[in-house]
Amino acid sequence: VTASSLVARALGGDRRALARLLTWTCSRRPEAAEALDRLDVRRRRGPGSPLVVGVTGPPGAGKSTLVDALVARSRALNRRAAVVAVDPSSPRSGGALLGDRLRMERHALDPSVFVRSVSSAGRLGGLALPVYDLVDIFDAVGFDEIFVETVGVGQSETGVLEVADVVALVLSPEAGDDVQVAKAGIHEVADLAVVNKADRAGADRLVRVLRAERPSRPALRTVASTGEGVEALGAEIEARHRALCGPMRAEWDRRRADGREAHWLEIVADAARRTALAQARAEDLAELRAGTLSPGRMAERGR
Ligand SMILES: Nc1nc2c(ncn2[C@@H]2O[C@H](COP(=O)(O)OP(=O)(O)OP(=O)(O)O)[C@@H](O)[C@H]2O)c(=O)[nH]1
Ligand SMILES: [Mg+2]
Repeated sequence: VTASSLVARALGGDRRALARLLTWTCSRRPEAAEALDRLDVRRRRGPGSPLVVGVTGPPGAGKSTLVDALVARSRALNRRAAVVAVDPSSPRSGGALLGDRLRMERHALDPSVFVRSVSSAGRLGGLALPVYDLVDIFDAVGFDEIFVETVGVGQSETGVLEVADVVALVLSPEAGDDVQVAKAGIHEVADLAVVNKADRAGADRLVRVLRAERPSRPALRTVASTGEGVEALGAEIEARHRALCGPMRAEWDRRRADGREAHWLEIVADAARRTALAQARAEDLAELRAGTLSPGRMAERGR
């Protein structure tokens, strides 16, 4: 299979070709770069391009359940929806990955929904997550809405949020959530705050805390498992999108520009890491790992 035939098939709506393109991209196969170049030409930008929604928050807050409910809403509105789920668990243990698949199962046979999980665990030499590329591919093949789910702890997990137009922070009333994500600095990047599991005690208190923390930012209540509040959340996300297309257009352009710069840096940094790993002498690496050669000295030898 050549990159161009794969791209042509994916653009024609072939799901298996799309799945393969995503896999090439995730494993950074050399052909993937060529395929992405071809897609780049077709990519639409600005108003009319898909809305990219980042959904973040602590583990177990209900992000996947909420994304699933938002996807159901998109489908009811006859929109095509894609999901990129960044999974911090090991691909081998399979726990959360499997959970997400099961939860998304009601969309499994829907040709207008595509869910792709990427594991952030054990990325060799700290390679970046290919989230920008995945979003670009979903964009190019015509999805209307793209959801990026990522846990709000860990640099590689939260860094991917730069790709999103609108970021929703999902919290649940359970103790500790607040502190955990506040520490990770995720509160600052979120455009909307969502208190999920509003069927549990403490939801109102948390909404008040969030509103006091930042009065200008909407704070909504949802029960993702029943769909309660999901329509209001979807409407709020859309309102934000409309603002970004209109009065906040300069801000949107800046975000997209930042995103493109971050994407470029990601590609360059990945290439540099690969080169460094490939060129490192085995003896030096052994010394480095043993602690008899400092990382700084090792870097100098590599130059
Ligand atoms: N009571 C209640 N339970 C919920 C609600 N939303 C989700 N859950 C449950 O909370 C658990 C975690 O939900 P997930 O959607 O997997 O949470 P997550 O944030 O995606 O979790 P990770 O991806 O592992 O970080 C599941 O058992 C859900 O069924 C809700 O609104 N109310
Ligand atoms: Mg999840």
